[in-house]
Amino acid sequence: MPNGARTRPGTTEPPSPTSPGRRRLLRRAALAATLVTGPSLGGCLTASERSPDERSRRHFILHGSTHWETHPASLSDTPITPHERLYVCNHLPFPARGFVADRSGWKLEVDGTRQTTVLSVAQLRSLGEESLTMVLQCAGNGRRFFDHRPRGPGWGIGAVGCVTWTGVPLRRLVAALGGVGRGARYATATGGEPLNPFLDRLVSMRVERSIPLEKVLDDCLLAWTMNDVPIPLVHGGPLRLIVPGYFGINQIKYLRKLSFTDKESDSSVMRRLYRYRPLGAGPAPTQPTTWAMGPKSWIWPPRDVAQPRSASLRGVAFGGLDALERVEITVDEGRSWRAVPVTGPDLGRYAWRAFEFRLDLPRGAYRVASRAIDIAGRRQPRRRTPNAGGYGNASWSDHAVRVELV
Ligand SMILES: Nc1nc2c(c(=O)[nH]1)N[C@H]1C(S)=C(S)[C@@H](COP(=O)(O)O)O[C@H]1N2
Ligand SMILES: [Mo]
Repeated sequence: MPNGARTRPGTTEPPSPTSPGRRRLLRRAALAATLVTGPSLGGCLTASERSPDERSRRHFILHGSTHWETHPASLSDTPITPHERLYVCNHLPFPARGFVADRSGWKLEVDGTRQTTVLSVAQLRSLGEESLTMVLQCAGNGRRFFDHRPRGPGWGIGAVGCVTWTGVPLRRLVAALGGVGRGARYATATGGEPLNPFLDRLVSMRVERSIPLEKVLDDCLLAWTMNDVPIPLVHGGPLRLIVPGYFGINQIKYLRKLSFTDKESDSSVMRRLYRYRPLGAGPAPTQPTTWAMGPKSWIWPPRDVAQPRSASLRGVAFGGLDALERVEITVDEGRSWRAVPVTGPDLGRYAWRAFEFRLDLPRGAYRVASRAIDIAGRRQPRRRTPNAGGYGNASWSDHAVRVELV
């Protein structure tokens, strides 16, 4: 399996356009259209892609047909998350099986470069490939801890995994096309879910995100492989944009178009959703969007609260955009911290690392929490910052576990 050695160092809410009455109408039409196209497309999927199959169902907590959260127990025992266990988050019904029938023939439209073109995955492959291992995490992971019951799936800790991706670095593609046009500030990536002729014209309905150009040219990939297998349909095959250190929504699946633009996309997932919107405020494109992830860690909930005093606890930690520097634990609500050793393999800047420790404390009940600190000195915060969508919860206090040493 390719690993850190090859790594460079380094909701379901239906989107909708503006005016309220029109918005409600469009939303209803969109929903109806989704319902109409959904089952017929779904019919082309294998059982394991339409829903978790019998073998894998035990790995998931279902929040609806296209939102599957992984059980912590199915995440905690491997440094790399097998694709059969990786959480799934799709805004729209999964596309038809035909999407992955001819993987090398899948077409990507590229514009905003000196040379505008359409490239097949086979042509992209000829540009060369690199691999990187990365934490993939939904921006709404940890949403269930928020008090105001945000809309969207009530993810606990399992809308996350750590995956190795292989594909062509975007900087190589851009170089091959003569560089980006003057004034380009973003790469805007469009998901290829088939909408329908009516919805297709509504940019707002597309799963489309804009990524800052510097990041794109630094270390983003167009990936066709995950964990050494062709990317499965539910995870965005044949082609997916990989933006290491950024939240899940930026990792556009079924990538069909990449535009180098001077403005951010007008899609709902760029303009209205996935922004840190204060409670009670309306959506505004000036609110910060969910791009880079910050440091985060947690201790895997032990199977039983009662633990022998010799038992060890285990967890994972990652830095997000920057590499992890260290992990600390507290048993007194943050009054004192002690560093604990990371024991898992180092799979590169964007991967998570396992840690493990013993408590060595008198018998009794404890609330144990961990916090990650990145190389820039950023610390996982004590509290979540309330925001309407329930995004970006890295609170160490929310993720504390209870143990009773007996
Ligand atoms: N085309 C497309 N890309 C998408 C999405 C989507 O609905 N359509 N969902 C996004 C969200 S919100 C997340 S969290 C991740 C989930 O990736 P996974 O399903 O492979 O775990 O994909 C992102 N990319
Ligand atoms: Mo997500």
